[in-house]
Amino acid sequence: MKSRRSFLALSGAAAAEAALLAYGMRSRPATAEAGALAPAQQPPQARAAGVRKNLTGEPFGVAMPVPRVLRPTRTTSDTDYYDVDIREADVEILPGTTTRVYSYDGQYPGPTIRARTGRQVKVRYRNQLPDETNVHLHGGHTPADSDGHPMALIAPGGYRDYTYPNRQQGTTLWYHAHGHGTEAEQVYRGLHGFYLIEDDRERNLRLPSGKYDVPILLRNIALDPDTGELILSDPNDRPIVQVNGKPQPHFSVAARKYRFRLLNASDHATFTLTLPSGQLVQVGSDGGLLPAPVTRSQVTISAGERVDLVVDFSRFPIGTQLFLNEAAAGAILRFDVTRHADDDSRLPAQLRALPALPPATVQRDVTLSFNLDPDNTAGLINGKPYDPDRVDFTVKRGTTEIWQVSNGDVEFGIQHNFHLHLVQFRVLDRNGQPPAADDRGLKDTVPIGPGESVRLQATFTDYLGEYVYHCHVLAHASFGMMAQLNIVE
Ligand SMILES: [Cu+2]
Repeated sequence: MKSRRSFLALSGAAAAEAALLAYGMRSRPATAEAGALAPAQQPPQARAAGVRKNLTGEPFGVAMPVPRVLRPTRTTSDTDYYDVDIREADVEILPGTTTRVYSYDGQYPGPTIRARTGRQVKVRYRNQLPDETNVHLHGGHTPADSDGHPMALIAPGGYRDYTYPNRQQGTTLWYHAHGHGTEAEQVYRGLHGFYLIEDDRERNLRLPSGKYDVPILLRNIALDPDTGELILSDPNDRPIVQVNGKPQPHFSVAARKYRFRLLNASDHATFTLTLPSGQLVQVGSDGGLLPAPVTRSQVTISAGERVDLVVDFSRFPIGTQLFLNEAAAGAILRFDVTRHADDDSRLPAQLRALPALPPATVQRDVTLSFNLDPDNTAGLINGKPYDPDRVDFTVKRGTTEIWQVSNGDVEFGIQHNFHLHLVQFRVLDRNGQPPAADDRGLKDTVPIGPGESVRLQATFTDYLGEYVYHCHVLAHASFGMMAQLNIVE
């Protein structure tokens, strides 16, 4: 049980975190050179009283949009080419108001890119924003110059071509802004979209496909109820959960199986989801399919993670309404079973074996923590804020490594989410215990609670160069909780 003293300390730390992150949303990047931030000197952020009441309109009155699939501008025998404009757009989040967002091609969430294993995708992103930006393919096994390194930015008015070889198995990835110091704000403003990879082996399993394979982007926001404006301050206070851009939508389904690819694109929020009287069957995680379907009573999905589910509505009569519930927010999506439909999809008992784990030859320790000293506030990895000119780990290509990643913010009770670029990893154990369901499969992002420690194993294949690893609470990364590895021959 917490003593009153530690409770007060926790409250103070949470308040300090909120203040520094609110300040960070408008600060310069936190690097070793720019470490002297002074949140205490900032005016207190308005908490926008009444924000919790701003779900105007009829709950579940709006249909959940499905992000449209982007069409290639050109295809060759081995490559699909796409053009995407990064620009501001006015969208309707709350009925009757417009919200100015940052968008990919005016879409919110961005359009879905559908790729195939072994077939290259090249995307030309044109930056029509007033700010520098870039694009990271989260979970992508990507050459360094296309990875969206936080210092490789696209100037306003400029463009950059990103090449994705798709040398990885079918899975649910997402793309988002990743400029250092601006990633939290730009993703929050709307720079996020799905990138789905399909492969032949997965297709042959005949999981639900086509219009029955639906990506769902979850995130939480705060809006000014009168103006519809996004409220940037305090990422800990964002009461509206959006489901593909809409708060509390409904989704009309046929009485058959669906595949739902869930992504949590929030900055801070972790969602715990249940479907009362319905079954959540997990078939995949961040990096691809699980060995076999797993029936879950609930799934927990932290910022940056994906959970791939199959839900079978066939046992429900037409007219049934089912609510997807989030532990803190309540019902966030209503499924309406409205019709019959043929279903030749399958849910095989076996999906795909995980790749073998080669023996690890290198062990490393990684600790994520904050320095909340008002005179020297920063996010830290192994005691240091991000410095783009510093290589923290040098990794020999082809090596298999075990990283013990710990959350050092025990006293302050702050959760961190560890994300490693370039490769998918496996969770070997969490606090010395075998991985629970949320940690299984191929992973690229894991939540790490205060005092927790997770051992990960990864093999660094194919590409050379500089990649980052960081906290995927992006406001923490913006504050310096990021470090760099260099893959060498
Ligand atoms: Cu963090």
